[in-house]
Amino acid sequence: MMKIRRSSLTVPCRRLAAATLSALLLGVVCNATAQTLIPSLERQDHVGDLGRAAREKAVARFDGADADKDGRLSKAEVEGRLTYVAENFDRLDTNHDGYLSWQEFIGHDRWKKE
Ligand SMILES: [Ca+2]
Ligand SMILES: [Ca+2]
Repeated sequence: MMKIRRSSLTVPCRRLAAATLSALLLGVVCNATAQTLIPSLERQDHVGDLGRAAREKAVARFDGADADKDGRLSKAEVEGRLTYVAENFDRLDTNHDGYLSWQEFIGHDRWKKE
């Protein structure tokens, strides 16, 4: 059997465990707060302004790519146009119907498109 010195194993293991725990905790916190980090468009302040500007930009990108104007994006519609969306299409298409709805496109349901 191979002899492993305690000091050569435990320090990296502890670091890995700590990093893994941090990542898990961060993930939980991020998931819990993701919806609340999306600003409400009703806010009458700078944050609301940023949210409204971001939504407008997203609407322009969505409508610009929606070539057949059916209110959803096919993979063909985003390819060569929206690189990130095309590359992550299957992950973004959460109901796996082969199209991205507005909600799937923006990744949350806090902002209505119209
Ligand atoms: Ca379409
Ligand atoms: Ca879909």
